[in-house]
Amino acid sequence: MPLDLSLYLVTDRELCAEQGLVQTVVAAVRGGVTLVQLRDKHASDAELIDQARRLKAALAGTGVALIINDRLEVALASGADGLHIGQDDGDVAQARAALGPHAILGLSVQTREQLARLDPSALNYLGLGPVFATPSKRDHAEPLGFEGLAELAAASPLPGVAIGGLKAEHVLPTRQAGAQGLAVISAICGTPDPEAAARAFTRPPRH
Ligand code: TZP
Ligand code: MG
Repeated sequence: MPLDLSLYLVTDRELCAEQGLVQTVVAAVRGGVTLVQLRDKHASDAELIDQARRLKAALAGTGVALIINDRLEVALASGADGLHIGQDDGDVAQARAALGPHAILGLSVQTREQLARLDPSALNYLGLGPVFATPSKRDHAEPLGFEGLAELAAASPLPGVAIGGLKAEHVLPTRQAGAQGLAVISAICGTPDPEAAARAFTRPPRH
């Protein structure tokens, strides 16, 4: 599965449920989402495996990969294309060993120190953020702003996707900061028309 970080949809249990998880994701992919992460801190493994399988089936033929947040067992059992972990979610080398060489493995990074410590050979991409404070993730780290994002992206040994409070108007500054793409929850999942919301990122209005 190719890794295209341009517009990375991260799902949210509540926000995406409004119109149905699968329907929301399918609409967003029609609008231009290039990568999907199933993220749900509360679902059981069994529930997540079921959701991942349904999403995988819905994404068949689109070329859009499905990544699981946090749960290695779910990624392995569901046939998803990869896993995304945070700094406290376990060992990158162990995750790579379990997933095999072809799965996509991403890691969240908030600081230069974390960048300096990681082993890029085990990873495919980095999540860089939060760019802005956001209610979508409780207890997130200090926001980077575009300056902080640019510093991290410049020091990153891997392609980076920016996350945290990003909206369609941030496509240009995010790319100018050196990130390959934008990861978003609420600017797509929490809207009445996820397809149009995604399209706003892929075709930003001219100024
Ligand atoms: N990690 C850092 S910020 C964030 C995550 C999962 C939430 C992003 O959500 P939103 O609604 O796009 O700000
Ligand atoms: Mg995590």
